[in-house]
Amino acid sequence: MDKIVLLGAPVEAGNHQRGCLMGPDAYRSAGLPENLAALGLNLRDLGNAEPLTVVDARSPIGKPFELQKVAGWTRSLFAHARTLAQGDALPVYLGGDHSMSLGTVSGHAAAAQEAGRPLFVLWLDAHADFNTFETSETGHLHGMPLAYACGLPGFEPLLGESLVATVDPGRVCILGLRSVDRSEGRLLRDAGVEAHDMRAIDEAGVERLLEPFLERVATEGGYLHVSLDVDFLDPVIAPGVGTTVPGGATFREAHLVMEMLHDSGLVSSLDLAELNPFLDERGRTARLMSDLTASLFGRRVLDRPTRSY
Ligand code: 4U7
Ligand code: MN
Ligand code: MN
Ligand code: MN
Repeated sequence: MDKIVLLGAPVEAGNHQRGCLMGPDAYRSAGLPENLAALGLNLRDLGNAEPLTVVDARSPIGKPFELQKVAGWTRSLFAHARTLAQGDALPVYLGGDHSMSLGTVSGHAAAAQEAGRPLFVLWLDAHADFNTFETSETGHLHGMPLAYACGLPGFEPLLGESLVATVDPGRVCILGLRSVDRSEGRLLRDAGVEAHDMRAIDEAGVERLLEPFLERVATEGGYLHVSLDVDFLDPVIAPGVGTTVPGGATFREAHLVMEMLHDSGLVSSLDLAELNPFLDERGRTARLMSDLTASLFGRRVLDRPTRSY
C-alpha cells in the first residue's frame, strides 16, 4: 500500500488527564507527514475529525467518565473508519487518548465483515484495555476499547445500538503488558485473547512472539489493525503519556515490531494512541512515535530480502 491517509482524533475525554487533544498537532509538528512523504508514499492529511453531539448516552452500570463526549467521538470515528476502510489509502489515526479506538476498531470490524474478510488486531500497550463499565476501577473509557471491539456486554450506550460486527478475541494479540487489573485479567483469559507481558518479551523476544501471529493473519487472508499506545514504550524513552508504567519496550524492540509489520505487508490500518504533548519533553515522544511510524511504512537502514508470509 503506497497511499496513506491521516485523520486526527483529538479526543481526551477517555481519562481525567488533560492534554491528549494536542496529540494530532504534535505529530504534525514532529514531522510525521514529512517522514512518510520522504519514503515516497502518497500522503493525504484529512485534518482532524470532530465528535458528534450526544446527549442520550446513559449507563445503568458503573459510572463511565465523560460518557456523552466519548460516545460522540465513538460515533464519529466509527463512521470515518468504516468509510476509510473501503478506500484505497491506508488510514493512520492520530490520537487522542485510547478511547479513540472504541470507534476506529469497531469501524474497521464493520468494514471487514462487509468485505467478508476477518479482522485481526495487534494491541501494543502496557495495558490490556479490556475493562467493561462493570469491571473498570477508574471509569476511564481509554481502558475499555479492546473489550468493546471484542463485543463484551454493556457498551450499547456508546453507539446507541449493538455493534454490527465484533472482533474475534481469538484474532487479537497483545504485546507489552505490565498493568492488568484483576477482573480485567479474568475477562482476558475467559475470552481467550493471546496476551504477552513484558516478561514474555524478555524471554522470547518480540520476533518469536509476533511471527506466528502474522503467519495466521496471512493464512486467513485477514486485515490487520495495529493499535500503538505510547505506553507500550518504556517511559524513559517515551515520557509524553499520562499512564507511564516502568519496564516497557525498548527503542529497538519497538522498531523491530514496526519493521516486521512493514515486511509482512499485512497492516491495513493504524492507531497512534495516548500521546500527551503537555507531558512530553521537548517533543521527543512525538518524534519517537513518528519515527516508529516511518519504520512501519518502510524506513530501513539496509535493504534485505523480504520475508513472505
Ligand atoms: B490505556 C486502567 F485501572 N486499567 O482501566 C483503567 F489501571 O489506554 C488503566 O492503555 C487503563 O493507557 C489505561 O483505568 C488505558 C487502570
Ligand atoms: Mn496503555
Ligand atoms: Mn491503551
Ligand atoms: Mn495511557
